[in-house]
Amino acid sequence: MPQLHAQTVSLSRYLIEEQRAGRIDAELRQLIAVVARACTSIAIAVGKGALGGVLGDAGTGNVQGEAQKKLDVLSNDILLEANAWGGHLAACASEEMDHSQPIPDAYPRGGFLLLFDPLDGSSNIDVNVSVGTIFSVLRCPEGVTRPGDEHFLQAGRQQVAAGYCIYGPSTMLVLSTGHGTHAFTLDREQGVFVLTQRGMCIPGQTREFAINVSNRRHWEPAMQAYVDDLMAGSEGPRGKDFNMRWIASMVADVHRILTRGGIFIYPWDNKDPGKAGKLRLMYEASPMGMLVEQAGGAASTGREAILELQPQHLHQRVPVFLGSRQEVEEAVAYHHRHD
Ligand code: AHM
Ligand code: MG
Repeated sequence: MPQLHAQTVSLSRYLIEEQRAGRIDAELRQLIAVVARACTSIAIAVGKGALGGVLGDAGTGNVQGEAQKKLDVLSNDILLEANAWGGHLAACASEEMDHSQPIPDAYPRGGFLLLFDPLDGSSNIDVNVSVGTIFSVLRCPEGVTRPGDEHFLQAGRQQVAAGYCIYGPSTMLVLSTGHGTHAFTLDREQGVFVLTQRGMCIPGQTREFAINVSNRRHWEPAMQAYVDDLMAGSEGPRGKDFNMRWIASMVADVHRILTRGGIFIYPWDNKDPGKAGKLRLMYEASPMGMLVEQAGGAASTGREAILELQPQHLHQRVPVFLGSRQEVEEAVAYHHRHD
């Protein structure tokens, strides 16, 4: 088995160095290490595919009425189980559960709240396309011993850490604790995440956008005008040609944007009155917003910064525009012009 090189910075070493530098405390370091371990277990389950008997529907639905895949349920259980007994968490909330869950009374409770989308993009599992786990860490409010849903309702700016793990050709963990966004690749033989990109940086401008354009007829006029102008290319008002990519797996689309730039959009649409878009503020938009901002990009609802939003409820949905800063500003300007 190949050994890790002395210069290799594992996730554990990175976190210990961050703790020594006073940027995170021991409890947050342990929490992130546990989440990373759970993601390694999920990567193994995802990687087995049909051989693990884990593909297909679970036959259940989540709180938003979406059909759950077996791997949605399994990933949720892996994250809950891994985090139950470590003593660093006060409660967990998940896209797949109706309400948050305090850490069982049998275990000590710590000072953090963890939110996760255990397996984002799960409609892609059965066709063997990249999926991922998204997570967000908040502080449990002072003096609260048994947190409920209301204690999770903190603006994205309050996140002390955010990250995702992408289960693709390689498994990667992308993490921010508020001091840049960094990428770690799983060394499968060693079972260790290794720092492979320190300080990810999204170029300010782009010629690539990601959106499910089949929803065009359901969008606001501002959105239709913005995307029409992107599609008009060098002959249109934008004066340049744009390329389009849509994996329908937010983790994979955002990973591309963190790697080479672009804008990712899931706008408001009128397909389902009462829901402001598809993506969830607390499990998807806020953590991805933090990772993108920490990499020099921007994250907006089309009108305001995602990280400034005060959540109204745990499973709230929001329109999402994130990626290359100047392109996000351009999309926001279209909305303001139409308001
Ligand atoms: P999920 O959390 O139920 O998997 O849904 C979120 C996913 C995102 O990963 C992706 O960006 C989006 O749904 C794709 O939606 P659509 O199928 O409308 O293109
Ligand atoms: Mg999701």
